[in-house]
Amino acid sequence: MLPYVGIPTFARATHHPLDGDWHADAAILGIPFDIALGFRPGARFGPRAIREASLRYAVPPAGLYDWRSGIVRLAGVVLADLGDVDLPSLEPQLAHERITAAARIVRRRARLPLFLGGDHSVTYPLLRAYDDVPGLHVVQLDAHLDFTDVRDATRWSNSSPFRRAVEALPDLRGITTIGLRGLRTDPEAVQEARMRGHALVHADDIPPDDDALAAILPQGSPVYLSIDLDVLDPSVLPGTSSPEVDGLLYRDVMRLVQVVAEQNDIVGVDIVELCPPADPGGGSALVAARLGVECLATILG
Ligand SMILES: [Mn+2]
Repeated sequence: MLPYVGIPTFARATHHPLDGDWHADAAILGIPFDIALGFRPGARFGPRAIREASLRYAVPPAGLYDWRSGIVRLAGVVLADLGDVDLPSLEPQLAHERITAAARIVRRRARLPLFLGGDHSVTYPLLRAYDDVPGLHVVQLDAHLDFTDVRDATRWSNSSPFRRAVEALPDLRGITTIGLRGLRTDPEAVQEARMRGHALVHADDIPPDDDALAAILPQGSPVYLSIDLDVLDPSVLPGTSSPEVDGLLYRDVMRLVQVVAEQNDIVGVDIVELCPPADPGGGSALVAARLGVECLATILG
């Protein structure tokens, strides 16, 4: 079917109501929430824009043929699109409750949840749904640390999801943040993250050697992978709230996902911070959609 025909679900997955009777290998849930942004708004439109763009990468039942390897990716993998969490326009605590409750349902029924933001603050209520996973490790691909305690008198902003997460999840063992850069760094957040033993990797310091890269990533852990699209260079993906120059290429991000998936059990993925109002041509949405499909293919085979 042509990409512009039909009702858009993610990669043409079957739509199911969240509370319906469904089972899937991977399940997609949208979190259209952006009231926690500190800069340009619009990430609330992210899930819909990613779904629309993802029709270009629709996954047929026969899978996606990779001519280089001869492998057919995602063949027979059952995908479910559960739509979006129904959110209040304000009331962040209520929004968090609904996001966590929805994510718990997705986790029970799908091997791999893929959450589409939304601003990065949604990762905190998403991670709360993983509070029963011993030894959980977070791998965060991001230009920014997002470990600030309080920003502009706000504790729940998109600068703080991981700070709130470590407070709420005693079993959250570690956080590895890769792609950091930019001029706006909160010294207290860096100091606190280092004291807790988090791994902080600047965009300039990502090892080109595969063994060296494997060594700085967790191994043998259940991993929640959180991808802030601003980890990508603005030449690749300009359509985000807080772009930072000197970022990663798409192939750099996919290499990271590949290595994380090879040596861990990925239990959830989020892709956040697409800002459609800053993406008038839709090119950033295409990159985000491809990243989502390719994450599923990399993790599920
Ligand atoms: Mn972020």
